[in-house]
Amino acid sequence: MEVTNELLIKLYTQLVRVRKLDEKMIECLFAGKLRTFFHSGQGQEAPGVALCAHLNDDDMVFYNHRSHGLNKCLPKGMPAKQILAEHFGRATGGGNGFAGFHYADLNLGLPGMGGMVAGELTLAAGAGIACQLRGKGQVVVSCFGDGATGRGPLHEGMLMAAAWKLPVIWFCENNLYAQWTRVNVTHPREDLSDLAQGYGIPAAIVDGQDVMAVYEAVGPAVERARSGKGPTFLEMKTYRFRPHAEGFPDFSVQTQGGMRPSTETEEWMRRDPVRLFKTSLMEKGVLTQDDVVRIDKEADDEMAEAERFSAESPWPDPKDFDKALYAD
Ligand SMILES: Cc1ncc(C[n+]2csc(CCOP(=O)(O)OP(=O)(O)O)c2C)c(N)n1
Repeated sequence: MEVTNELLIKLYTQLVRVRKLDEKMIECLFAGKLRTFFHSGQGQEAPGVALCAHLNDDDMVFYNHRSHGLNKCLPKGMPAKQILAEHFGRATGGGNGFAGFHYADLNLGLPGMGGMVAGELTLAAGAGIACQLRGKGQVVVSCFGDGATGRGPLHEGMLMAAAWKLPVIWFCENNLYAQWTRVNVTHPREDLSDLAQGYGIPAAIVDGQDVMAVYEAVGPAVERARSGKGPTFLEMKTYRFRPHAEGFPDFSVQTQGGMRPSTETEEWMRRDPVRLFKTSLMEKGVLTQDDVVRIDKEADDEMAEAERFSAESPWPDPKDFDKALYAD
């Protein structure tokens, strides 16, 4: 896909929207308005935003719990108000108020997520079989963190995807920590993409703070999957700026006896993906200061409207609960 100024501005706008919705989520959680908890994804916006820029509506993304999939669901087309309303537990949410943060929309290629880390990885392989049988060139993206690579489903899924050349992209957002445990304690090798070698799956390591680096890495993987050549493993080197989940003590930080030095967080924050891209686009003259202010304001207005919509939406009727459990 040609990199036009229009695309660059679209990517920047999506980064800002994802960050602003994440911030709104935290604000609403601490104001006691959410019926859920929240795993902030601040610092990890770029991978999902760049990924979705290559995908069509009928391509499927199995998102995981980090940021509750905001960096995929928003750019894939789920409205902010539908995402927030689900967290408010309202009938207008992406799971009709019954699903917590596990929203879904099959028309947008978002089949939802379960509560088990790595639970979706074999489902992604299964969806890959369905897409292959349909023969329409659909792509399936399986998103997971470094913690998920220590569980069996990744290996079952990768084996099947490799053997049957399924159109699946294994999309690892390696933010170095699984809850409070650093990746070097649980994995013998630094690069998780090495895992793909054993299955003969081509892999790439990507700077997950640089939206254009992700964009360039995803393109060939999508192309490969669409043309029937099989899976690719992409490892994003990224970082979450905030604790594992909001409102919990952050036992990962060294001051709490954990493994995460505050200097490490500060270092990664210097490579904030939103600020990095803004600076780069302003230096190139693609974005002006006025554009930045306008994009910021539009995203703020969108999130304020999402909050108003969520607060005013009706609660679900318990009689509809069965509809949330069973497919028609
Ligand atoms: C099988 C299972 N074990 C533990 C948990 C609790 N849990 C939820 S998220 C999480 C951390 C997962 O880490 P990672 O896959 O690296 O993703 P990240 O949170 O870093 O984005 C854990 C342990 C769970 N949901 N499922």
